[in-house]
Amino acid sequence: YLVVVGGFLLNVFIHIKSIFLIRGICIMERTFLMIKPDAVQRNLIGEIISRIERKGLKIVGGKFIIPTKDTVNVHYAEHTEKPFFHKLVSFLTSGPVFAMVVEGEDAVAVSRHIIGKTNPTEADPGTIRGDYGLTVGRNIIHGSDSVESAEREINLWFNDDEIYSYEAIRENWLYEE
Ligand code: D4T
Repeated sequence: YLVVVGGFLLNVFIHIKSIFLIRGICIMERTFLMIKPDAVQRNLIGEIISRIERKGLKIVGGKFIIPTKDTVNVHYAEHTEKPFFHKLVSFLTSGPVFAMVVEGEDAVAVSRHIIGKTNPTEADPGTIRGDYGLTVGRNIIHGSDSVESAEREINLWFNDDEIYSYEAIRENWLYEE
């Protein structure tokens, strides 16, 4: 009986660990970020990745791909009925994007913060959209808006074996013990 319960608990723990990495008492989150085709065309990949790295977030997955219509339809399923939906899908499938899985404490909220508001005209200077974007239809980068969306989007864009967990030596200088 104990072996069965123990095995069950271990499975639950492994599943939770695949969503959150537990480090000390901090809960590490993962989020999905995508540098959109406009930013790729404008040679902003390096600039955007440096902001993510400088913040202390850890890139644990990354790929340069032209998204399929199917993937984008699922990704933006909540917007299917919106007037901008078709333009959004054709924009995102128009060229390569740089998709990433990023990890860190509060990674979802922290990355939304450095990305800035959806409409670049309202995004604060110092944010990625505030500094590089002009219009909502070309808003540079996507970031998951919740831990649940992040999990769904990571599973949609990445296979498990494309995500790498690793210990980075800088972590003691980013997080308290
Ligand atoms: P993404 O998902 O790209 O990170 O954007 P947000 O999470 O910040 O914002 P969203 O879901 O409301 O919008 C999704 C996507 O649609 C584009 N869009 C949005 C557009 O082209 N026209 C519009 O009027 C709106 C509201 C931009 C982002």
